[in-house]
Amino acid sequence: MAGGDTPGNPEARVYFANLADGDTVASPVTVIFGLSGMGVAPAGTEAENTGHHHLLVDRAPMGQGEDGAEELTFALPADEHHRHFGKGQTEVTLDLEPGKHTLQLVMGDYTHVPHSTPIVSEVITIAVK
Ligand SMILES: [Cu+2]
Repeated sequence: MAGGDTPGNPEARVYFANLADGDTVASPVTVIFGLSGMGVAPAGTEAENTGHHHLLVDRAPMGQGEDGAEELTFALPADEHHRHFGKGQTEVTLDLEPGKHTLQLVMGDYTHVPHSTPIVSEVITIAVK
């Protein structure tokens, strides 16, 4: 997969620090973002090998949405399915309806575009009681 123009550490990894695929949880759900191999910087701040977190909720895996792989080359939308953590936050508490939900983390550069080697987590499915 190819992303935007901002280089990053291709070895960097973003992951869910406190949730695993198949977990059953109660709402509100705290999601803690894990990151290794790169730093966190707020949106708008251009600094080498940094980015900010985005949480995809209940949508296709990154690169398999309506725009296919092309979506990796432009800024992530901001809506209920694409949450931005542009202040550099590394966790969130979500109110989620009972049932199954998919979550995925995507790093974005200072303009919300994935890095040239996109840094994305696995997609996990959680069940909310
Ligand atoms: Cu963003």
